[in-house]
Amino acid sequence: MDKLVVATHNQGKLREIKHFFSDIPIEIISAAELSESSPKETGITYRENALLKARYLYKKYRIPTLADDSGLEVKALNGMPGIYSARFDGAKATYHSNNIKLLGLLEGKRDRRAEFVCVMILIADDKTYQATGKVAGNIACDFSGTEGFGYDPLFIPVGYGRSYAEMEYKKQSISHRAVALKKIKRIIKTL
Ligand code: ITT
Repeated sequence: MDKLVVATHNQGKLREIKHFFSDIPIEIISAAELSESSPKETGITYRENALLKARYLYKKYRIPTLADDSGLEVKALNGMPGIYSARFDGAKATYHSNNIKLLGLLEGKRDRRAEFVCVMILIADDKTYQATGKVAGNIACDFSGTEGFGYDPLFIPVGYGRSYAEMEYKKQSISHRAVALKKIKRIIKTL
């Protein structure tokens, strides 16, 4: 396989995916480079939404396509925001407003456990492959770090005394996305 369409408009995800494949000879083409919009994420699971995103571009271009649907599941919020992580604070949500909303909902709470989940769908040669990555952690009481995107400044993975946003390249090897990407890379190498 020498080309891979990555069905995302999220620059943070795209940067991480490109970096992950930088050691193999594969051309990464993003949805933005194809001037494509994204389909409505009407699914109620990560898998359904990742399938919607991957199928939308695969049907059009017939080039192997990878989609990522991911989210942050907070225990004390019964798993919210989960698949609604991108627009947790509403239609006009920004990363910052989502983080502020999360901090507000957890104010005074001792249980700050959370899990980051990433479900990736790869479609190649009309076959569909799935890989999941999960990382357990805790939601910090305040922002720290400037790297990454989304909830990175608040998420402290178990076993690390710092947030994803303070990790620079370390996030690229231990994150929920990295776990899923390692599985996808193994599949890609066989195609
Ligand atoms: P695409 O659908 O175009 O890929 P999106 O941002 O809408 O981009 P999702 O629907 O999968 O993607 O939403 C995932 C949200 O979860 C994302 O916007 C972030 O707020 C959060 N998220 C996912 N992975 C993250 C990570 O590694 N670090 C921080 N936040 C993350």
